[in-house]
Amino acid sequence: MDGEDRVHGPEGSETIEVDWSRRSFLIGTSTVLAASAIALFESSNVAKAFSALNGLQVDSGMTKVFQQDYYYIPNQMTWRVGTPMTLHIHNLSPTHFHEMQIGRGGFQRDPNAFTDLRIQFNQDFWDGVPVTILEEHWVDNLVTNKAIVTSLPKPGPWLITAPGNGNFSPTLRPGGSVSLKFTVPNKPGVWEYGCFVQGFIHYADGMKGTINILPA
Ligand SMILES: [Cu+2]
Repeated sequence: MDGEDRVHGPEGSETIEVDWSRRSFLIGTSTVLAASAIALFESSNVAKAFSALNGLQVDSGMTKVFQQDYYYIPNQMTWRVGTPMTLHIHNLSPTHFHEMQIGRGGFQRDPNAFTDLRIQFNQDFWDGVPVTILEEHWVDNLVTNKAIVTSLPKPGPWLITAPGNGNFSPTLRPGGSVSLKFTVPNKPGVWEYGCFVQGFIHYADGMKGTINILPA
């Protein structure tokens, strides 16, 4: 890199390179907030109705998660430790980027933000988990963090393996998708997932869900 797109790290003692579009999400804009509020009000009922039908099923094999503005379908999943999974994440929004972080333990905050900005979960579900990327389509960036990632598609600039870019998260362009193959790790308990694109706006608007991981 040639020196552009550098920001100070959390300690301020070093610089890290951040994908420009991801950084722009973290900084975010508020212009879409008002427009999204009305859509959210209607969409959240759809998501709730869906989860009522889907909540008790133990997922295995191919599991699809759809992203919209600003919710997931489903917003509730049940996994079991040791189960082979292929998680297919598909962004159905025609206009918005979305991501899917999985974590718990509260939120990390951005010390450089002008406001009190929550940027990711304290605990990253994917930490130490072997993951194979089976396909990617219009992925803007996929931060690997501490996951052990193998990519079947030829890794491009979208695959961000450098430390300091946040928790594991694929960020999908409108219409984008990614498939992740993994075995549910021995991390039982309730986990959350959420989208932190545009700061906390998407999450606060309802773009979140829970995964109850049952012991083996
Ligand atoms: Cu989002």
